[in-house]
Amino acid sequence: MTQSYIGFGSNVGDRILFVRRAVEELDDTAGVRVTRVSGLYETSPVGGPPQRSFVNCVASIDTDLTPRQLLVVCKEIEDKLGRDASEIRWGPRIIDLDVLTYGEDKVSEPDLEIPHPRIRERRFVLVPLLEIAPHETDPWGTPFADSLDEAEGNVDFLESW
Ligand code: PH2
Ligand code: MG
Ligand code: MG
Repeated sequence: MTQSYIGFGSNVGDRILFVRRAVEELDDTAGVRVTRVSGLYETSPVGGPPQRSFVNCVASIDTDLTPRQLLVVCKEIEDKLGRDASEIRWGPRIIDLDVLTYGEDKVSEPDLEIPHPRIRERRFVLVPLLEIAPHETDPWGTPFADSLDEAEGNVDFLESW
C-alpha cells in the first residue's frame, strides 16, 4: 500500500461538480481509497491562453496500484467525465487529474514524472496540498511549504469537501 497525492482541476462547465465527481470516481476505483480531500479553491489560471479561473483540490489516497496504473486510472476518469483529448496544452479542460507524488518514489519517464515537476511553482497545488498535509516533504526531504512564497497564482477558498 502506497500513499499518494492526486491533484484535480476544472475550468469548463460546472467546475465544482466535475471536481467532486472525479474525486468520487477515484474513490470508487478498485485498489484506491481516498483518505483526505482538501477544500475546493477558485484559482487564477497559470500558463496557457487567457481562460476562465479553475476550481482545484488535492486528495490523499492509499493505493495498491503502481504509478503507471494510477496514471491510467486518472486518464480513464478524465475520459469518463468527457474530457476533450484534442485540447491545447495548459488550456481549458473540464477535468484534469495529476499524480503529484507516489510514496517516496521518483519516476522519470516521457509521459510520467513523479513527483509532478511543477508542484512547487503552483499555488493552486501547494495551498490545497498543505491544507491536508502541512508538513509534507518531497522524496528528498524538502518541505513543500518552503515554496509557498515564490509560487505563482492566486487561490481563494471556495467550500469544504
Ligand atoms: N492546470 C493547468 C494549467 N494551469 N491553472 C490553475 N489555476 N489550475 C489548474 O488546474 C491548471 C492551471 C494544466 O493542467
Ligand atoms: Mg495539470
Ligand atoms: Mg494532467
